Amino acid sequence: GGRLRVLVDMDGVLADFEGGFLKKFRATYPDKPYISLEDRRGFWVSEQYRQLEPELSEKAISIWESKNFFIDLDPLPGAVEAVKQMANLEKTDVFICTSPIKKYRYCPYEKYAWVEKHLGPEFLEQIVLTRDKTVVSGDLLIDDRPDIVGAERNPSWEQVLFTACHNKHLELPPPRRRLHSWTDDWKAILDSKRAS
Ligand code: UMP
Repeated sequence: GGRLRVLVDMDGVLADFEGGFLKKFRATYPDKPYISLEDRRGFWVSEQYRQLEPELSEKAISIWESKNFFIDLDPLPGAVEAVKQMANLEKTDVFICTSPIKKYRYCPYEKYAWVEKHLGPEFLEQIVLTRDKTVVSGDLLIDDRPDIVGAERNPSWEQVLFTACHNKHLELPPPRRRLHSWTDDWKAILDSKRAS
């Protein structure tokens, strides 16, 4: 067969967006209520904070719009090792496919800097910044967002849902599948696509 192309999301898959957000939110607004990671539901942090208290939505947004938010995110356990291994597999191309926030002052720059810092300068070649992942072609998309839609009604990739605090309670309709963490058998998922 030909080469396998794997698209790997960044926030919530490689970088700990939820943990980094909660840490900076609590440090910035120590007297405000917050949502523990255990209680997170739904992809949009800002929406769940709005439901807690309307004023908390813009406070939450201000956290990831701030300088150094994205560069300071820790890698998720096993993520860096897994992506490096994946990129070294035969006949396998890995791209980091990530959506920047619309406030572009810091986020796009810091996403590049994060990739260089944690994965190495050679991975700068592999970055795809897009707000619409459906127009990017690939065999697999590893992403924690359950409802990815866009201009292409029939994306070429199969999404494998990466388990995150906000999506772990969702029941996926078959044949959708998950990668539960980077200790889960991601190589078997790749091999299942090579076979077909
Ligand atoms: N994001 C928001 N609002 C939220 C949660 C996340 O704007 O409530 C941003 C952070 C990321 C982007 O930049 O959305 C998600 O990108 P992907 O993980 O889908 O690539």
